[in-house]
Amino acid sequence: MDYYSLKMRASQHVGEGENSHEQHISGAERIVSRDSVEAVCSAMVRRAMTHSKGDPDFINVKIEKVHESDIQILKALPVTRIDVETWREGLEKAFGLVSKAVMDVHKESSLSVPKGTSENACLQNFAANLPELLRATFPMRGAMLYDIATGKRLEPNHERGVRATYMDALHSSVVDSCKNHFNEAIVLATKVANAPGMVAEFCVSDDPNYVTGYVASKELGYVRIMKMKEMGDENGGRIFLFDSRKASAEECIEYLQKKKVLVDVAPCHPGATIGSDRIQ
Ligand code: WAQ
Ligand code: MG
Repeated sequence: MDYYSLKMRASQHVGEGENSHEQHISGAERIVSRDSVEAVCSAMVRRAMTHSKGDPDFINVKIEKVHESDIQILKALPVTRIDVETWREGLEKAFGLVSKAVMDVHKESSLSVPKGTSENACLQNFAANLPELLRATFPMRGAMLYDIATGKRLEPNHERGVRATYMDALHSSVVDSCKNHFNEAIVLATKVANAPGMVAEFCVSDDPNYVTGYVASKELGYVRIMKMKEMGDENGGRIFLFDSRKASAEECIEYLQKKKVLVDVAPCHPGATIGSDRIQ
């Protein structure tokens, strides 16, 4: 069977003269069977035309045929959730989980910690640096690709970041014009976790009304953290923590941007609460 990839992005013209630029309003992407193309396409346009961020001046819809043999099917990461009282507590737990994932990789005996004082210092301060790394993602459209072996950022364009694309849920015939944060995030996180050299992902939504975020990796699974920022805050971002000793940045970026992936989310539900002993 042939599939089709659909991608939509909508933007609005803002500012005058030198300050004028296109501001992103909404984006979506799907990989669907031939008979869903039209309905999904019009749902995407509806999503663009009714977005709370504004009325679009420009909508781009791109439709491409995808051969079944080029598609990789992945099983969704297992989902758990952590309930927290405050967003600060949520953020701390998230920082703790990714720091541990990074430290575990460094401990693997087959991998040597790179030499050089600044690099070592950078690794030791990794947990302390996370809040600053997260802040640096706020203006970006894509994710930061951070090399845990050297402490360097590897995105070819730091303003844009790296975007994971060409992915959807397997057998998803849902034609939905509004965003389901969890459904989209489990698909993205599963693809990202399977990229060559990937260690973990850290995500906070940039939607002001959506305070749930997550950390994810093959080992951690998808861990929802129910509050990771203050309600009303429109700052969010993603950090892909990558290990350049395991793969090259080029092959990782190629996978994230080009590989067609369908994620089997059938057994996947929004997650049972887990005790804090799991997250030490
Ligand atoms: N690839 C890389 N980075 C991306 C992508 C992508 N395809 N899409 C968004 N980002 C970056 C971008 O910098 C955004 O500002 C940031 O991530 C947040 O994106 O279980 O809604 O689409 O309920 O706002 C998590 C769901 C929802 C948690 C995350 O992210 C749950 C969300 P948003
Ligand atoms: Mg958003």
